[in-house]
Amino acid sequence: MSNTATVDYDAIVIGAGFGGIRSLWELKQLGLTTKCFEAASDVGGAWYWNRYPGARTDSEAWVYLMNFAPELREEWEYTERYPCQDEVQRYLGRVVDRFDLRKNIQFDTRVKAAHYCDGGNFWTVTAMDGTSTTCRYFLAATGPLSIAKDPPFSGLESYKGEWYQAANWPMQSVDFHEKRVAVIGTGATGVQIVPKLAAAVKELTVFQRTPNYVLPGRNYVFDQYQARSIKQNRDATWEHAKSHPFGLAMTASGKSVKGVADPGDIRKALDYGWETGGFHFQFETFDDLLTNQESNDIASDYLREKIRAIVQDPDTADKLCPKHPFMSKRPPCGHFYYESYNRPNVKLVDIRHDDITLYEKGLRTTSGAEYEFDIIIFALGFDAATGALSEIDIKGSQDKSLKDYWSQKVETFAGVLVPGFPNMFSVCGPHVPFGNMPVVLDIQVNWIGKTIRHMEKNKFARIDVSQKAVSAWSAHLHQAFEDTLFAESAKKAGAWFVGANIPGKANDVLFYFGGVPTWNSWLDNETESSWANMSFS
Ligand code: N01
Repeated sequence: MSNTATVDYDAIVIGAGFGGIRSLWELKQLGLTTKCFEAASDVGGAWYWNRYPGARTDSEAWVYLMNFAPELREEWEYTERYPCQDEVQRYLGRVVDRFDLRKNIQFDTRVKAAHYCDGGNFWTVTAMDGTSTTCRYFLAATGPLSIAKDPPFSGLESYKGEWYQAANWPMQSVDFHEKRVAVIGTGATGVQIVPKLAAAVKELTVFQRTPNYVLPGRNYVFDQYQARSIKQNRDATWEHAKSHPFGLAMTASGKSVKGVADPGDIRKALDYGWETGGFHFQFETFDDLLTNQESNDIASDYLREKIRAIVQDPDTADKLCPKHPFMSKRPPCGHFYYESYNRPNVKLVDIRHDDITLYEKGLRTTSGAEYEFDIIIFALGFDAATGALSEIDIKGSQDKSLKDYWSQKVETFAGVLVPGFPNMFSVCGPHVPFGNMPVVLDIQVNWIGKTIRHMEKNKFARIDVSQKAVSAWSAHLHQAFEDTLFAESAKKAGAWFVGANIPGKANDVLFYFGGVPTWNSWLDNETESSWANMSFS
């Protein structure tokens, strides 16, 4: 075993959202001493900050859980198909209290730096107040979507009304009654806010730059029979989700659009997806929607037809119809989103060719229109995957800066290890499979646990990954993305999963599109080969 200095904790975790809590539990099973630093005043991560009206999961309740501890699974019941923000946050609070993990979490502590010491094989993690803590293992569970994009609009300081960022929503309730409200941004966040506010405000104006294909969520409240059935099927459901490319308990149809001769049968299958709701549309109708242009065109046309059928004003419907191929951007789940535009108090403004400037009473567009608002809500998205880790001054072996490294090229091994950053494990950072995060991180943290156990057993003080393995993973990751239809159109459409939503950010795929099972097999290959691609000392 190499030299390791005396440290404050065996492991430090940053972030007390899903990933951080799952990590704390894993580390507890290993009998390690742990400390978790969390910037917020409570657990939840994204679910702490994103408490905007309408916030709920787009994943179904039965796959939006922790999979450990049968007693927890027995005790907890979500109440709706897509749990709301408050319920998810209460769930995560319940998990930390049930397993006595809260005592390991230091809230209201934002980490500013983490530096590795080659001589002593330890990390020093420094908080904003300057206090430093040392550890052997460093788990960065900072979240794939946790750095909100700030409003870039000039004149914000002169605007006299209230304004809010959806991803940093205030704790106190906002009074919308009789207010004139603007929502800027129509991604998954804006799409959830619009129908909620449509019913609550005097006037709602939605500023849209790029329309999305919004799939109807078809949410419902569970009755006692459904709740019991979810519990009874927990294990099978989880295994099902682990075997699905996007970590969802859904079953591919085994059919391709190309293979169906009768247009009526194609329509019937797409109707099934539309009526079932949510992501069943792309994952249970036809298997070639994401790989065959003609099939994708048929699905995209179908969805545009649905928009036109729901939205009564043809001009508004036209503006709401996306031009990009389906899945070039992550489709949001809507809860009467399109229906909101039939209300007399809701208006859509297309700003595709316009810039926005704020002024004292509201905002102006470059084409000369002027709008007065009492409240403006920004739902502008996130600096995804690399954003949160690049905000921290992370320096690995020989002072290698993670931010500088990733600004040239984002490299990892299977989204979990970064070469030159020994003993640092990334949890749900870049290169994990694009999909349902609780399933992804369950697999990932389980693997991290196995790896740390291996190190403890063999008294290894340091793990690093070979550049050869990282290059092989990178080639595979890029090929998997190239094999989809939207490798180019995602960049053109400004999708966050390729970094194209952040001005100046390199456009490169940030998530793995080869599917959860294949990714899992990359991780399994390591454990089964005694970590052949890792160096230990
Ligand atoms: O962010 P987005 P989001 N001027 O990037 C617009 C997850 N999530 O927070 O498309 C004007 O999708 C931007 O326009 P454009 C989920 O994975 C999950 O909505 O760049 N507009 C776009 O319309 C989701 O996919 C859940 O042209 C500007 C919007 O802002 C991911 O988070 C709920 C602009 C941003 O959309 C991101 O969703 C919510 C500008 N300067 C989110 N800059 C659940 O599952 C940006 N926009 C519950």
